[in-house]
Amino acid sequence: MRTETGQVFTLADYKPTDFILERIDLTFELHPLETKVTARSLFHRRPGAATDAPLILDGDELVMTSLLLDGIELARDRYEETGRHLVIDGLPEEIAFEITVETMLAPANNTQLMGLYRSNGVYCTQCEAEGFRRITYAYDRPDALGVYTVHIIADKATCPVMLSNGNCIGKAGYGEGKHFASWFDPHPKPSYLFALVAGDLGVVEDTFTTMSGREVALKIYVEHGKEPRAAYAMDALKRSMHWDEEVFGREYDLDIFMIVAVSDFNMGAMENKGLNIFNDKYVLADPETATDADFANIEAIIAHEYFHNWTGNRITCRDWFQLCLKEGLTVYRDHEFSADQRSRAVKRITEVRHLKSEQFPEDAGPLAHPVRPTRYKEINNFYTSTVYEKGSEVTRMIATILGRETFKQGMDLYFERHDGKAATIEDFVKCFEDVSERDLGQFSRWYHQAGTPLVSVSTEYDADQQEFSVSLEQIVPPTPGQARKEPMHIPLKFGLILPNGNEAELDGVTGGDVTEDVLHLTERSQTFTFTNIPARPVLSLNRGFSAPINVDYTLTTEDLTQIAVHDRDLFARWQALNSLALPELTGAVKALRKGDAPTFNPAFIAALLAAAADEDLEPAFRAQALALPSESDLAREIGANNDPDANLVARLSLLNAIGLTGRKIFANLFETMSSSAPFKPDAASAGKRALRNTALTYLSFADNDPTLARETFDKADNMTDLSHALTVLAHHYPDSAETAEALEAFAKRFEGNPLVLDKWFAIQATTPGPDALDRVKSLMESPRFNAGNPNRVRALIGTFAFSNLSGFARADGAGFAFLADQVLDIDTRNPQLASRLLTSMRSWRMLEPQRAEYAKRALAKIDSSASLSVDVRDIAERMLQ
Ligand code: 0A1
Ligand code: ZN
Repeated sequence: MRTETGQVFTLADYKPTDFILERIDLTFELHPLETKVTARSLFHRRPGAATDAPLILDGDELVMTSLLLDGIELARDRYEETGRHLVIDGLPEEIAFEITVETMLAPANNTQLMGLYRSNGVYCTQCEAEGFRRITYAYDRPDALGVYTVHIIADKATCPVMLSNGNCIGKAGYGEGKHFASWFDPHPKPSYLFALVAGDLGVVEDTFTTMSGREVALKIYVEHGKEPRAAYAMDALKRSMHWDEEVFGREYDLDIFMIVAVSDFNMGAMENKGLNIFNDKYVLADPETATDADFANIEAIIAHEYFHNWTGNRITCRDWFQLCLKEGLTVYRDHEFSADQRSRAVKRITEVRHLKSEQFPEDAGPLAHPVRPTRYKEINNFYTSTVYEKGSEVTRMIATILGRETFKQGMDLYFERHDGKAATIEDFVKCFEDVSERDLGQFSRWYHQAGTPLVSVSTEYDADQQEFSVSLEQIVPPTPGQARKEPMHIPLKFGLILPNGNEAELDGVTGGDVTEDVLHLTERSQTFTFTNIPARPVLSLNRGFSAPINVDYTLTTEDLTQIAVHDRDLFARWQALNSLALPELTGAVKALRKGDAPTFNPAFIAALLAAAADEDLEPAFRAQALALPSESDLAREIGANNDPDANLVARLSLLNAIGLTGRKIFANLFETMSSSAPFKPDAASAGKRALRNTALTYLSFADNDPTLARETFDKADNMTDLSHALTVLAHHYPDSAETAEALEAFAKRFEGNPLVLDKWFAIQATTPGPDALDRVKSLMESPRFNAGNPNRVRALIGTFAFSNLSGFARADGAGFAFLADQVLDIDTRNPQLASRLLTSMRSWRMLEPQRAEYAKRALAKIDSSASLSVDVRDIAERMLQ
């Protein structure tokens, strides 16, 4: 494990390498404990580099057994191994030279899952961000692009499948029960995109004919017996390939595209050139074992990794500070893909829910950082929702500001100008400036200033002048290292809704720039005045969530209801319902904390039930409308001095009130939304299931009876309905016999299916209340728990810490103390997993003082531990700052 050295990497220190890597030849002789890696790399000195500059290669926990220069062993005084680097002196000034490094690895002992490791007997690699240096000494940085040839030698019996990037150029026997395969990737690439897989795997095959008529072989490798569960992923892959051609004009560039599903993986998936490696959770699906959410995630992640082939691989990042160049852009591309495959409005609602529940808290807490950070201690800690999701929103805003056509021209220019290169955010933005002839300097602050802007809004209608004024004021809150912010360019989609429900025609405007339906807020405060507005309109602002901001705009219930019923933007209708719900919840929390019973505004409940029963609205939208703001949304709204128990009870009380008032509507929806047709994972069918399951939740509240949930559980013919019914039982009737039986039946039925058992753990980990911690602890003792598998750890401990606010942030601090112990233990095996779990405490300062004190103690305990990984040390330090 790498431990803290105090080293900070800064963008300002970026320097190109002194040598240029041309090609690299890798030979792997695979063995669980003694894998020999021979890396032959051809370098030449960069023109202009100092003639005496040494070659400095990166390494991490390597055992080097031989080092050659042009085939001859290097004398001991010509090189130095510093622990992190191999430094070689006296290299030629002008001619190219070859360095051969031989290292010995023990993949079976690699529990960090970075570099070469074993997952369920399969050899696989993970090199992003800095895993390649755990395989051999190398320029392990994204601006060092080389052409790779890879030879793999392994046992025929245990490794019939041997894969690497590019195309297979040879395969043959190698004596003594072994065989070898050679792979060549013609596209120069950085080391983080290198991949190798070897093992005994089944395969699903298909083909795709590209827009220029080339046939590409498609292969998805999975554990034997799981092949049928890869069919949906294959379908999603073909749709992604087609979409990228249609929408972005991007064609695939090798003869073969492979995906391998492994069961031990730190993240979701990885875009290695031509050989994507996936957490099997994002490949395997069938109706019996996967929920609609699983199907949607698989579609999105398959697309995401495939889209990286252009945004990430063909054009990569100059350095890791530019991570959002590939990630923000690729998330934007996968969001657009899913929006085209499904309902755009519903997709947008789910994106915004996710952004608000993950990225907004990050931006409001001690881990806040700009989309393009300028310093880091551990890059693994920057694969964040700020870089990914806020990065995507920034790309979306460029499209909003420039318009669809100009945005497309900018993307085309980006692909043309930077293909085959390592680029920066400045390069990216410049392409849009060049095609639009606009200065995006102020806009670029979105990349550099952290924190969620708060826009305060007030409006005034002058009936005599028929003028409507909108006054806006923006504040970007201070964040760690950035006390003062400059005003941002905030593009706000908007509309003015007249009392008759129609949209006002926009005639003239003063006070700022308005282009079609976008109002451009660029000053700290600005008043836009619209002329010729015949009656007092309601302002619908930030339609489609065109900017990732918080809005402070107090509308009356009548005005919000006007938006909720009439807005032509479905997203805005959902947003209005959400804005109506929040004060109901905060009011209930206030009442509860004073010892009073909460009461709710019947007008809100009526508006919600009207949406629920409105057959003109698609079922998926209605289900979203009925899904109240989460406990974490509520905590964010309250801001400081949060009591998670009161938040939980407030939310449950509102669910109960809605359930009772809308009992008939829900009973009707539960019936009408059911289907006897065979399961289909498409968005429309999923929407019906979502609405029916939402109805089940409300009914079970209204009736305070587990019977209907239990019946649904018994009859369910798909995982969406089955797991929802089990969730209702486990969360609302945790002590009932029905629940105990259902949990046991579920576990028995899916004993051999780890991904489904993860759901079983997650459902129990989110049962709210003070017993949750004991439940989690006893589940850890269960033989079904497996501390070595990241998915299982995340399902139980991660779900508990991130998604069970009342259980985790228990008043006596026991939840925090538990997490601290888990983080310290996991850190000894898998620092990335440990540091991610620790980020569950990122909002600790928002808690009431007693809980916050316990949280601080748990963080301090971690921070005072002598042997921490760089990953965990970095997070613990930042959280305590
Ligand atoms: N580039 C991947 C994410 C990723 C990052 C680091 C990893 O290391 C364990 C793995 C995957 C993506 O955006 O999908
Ligand atoms: Zn990505």
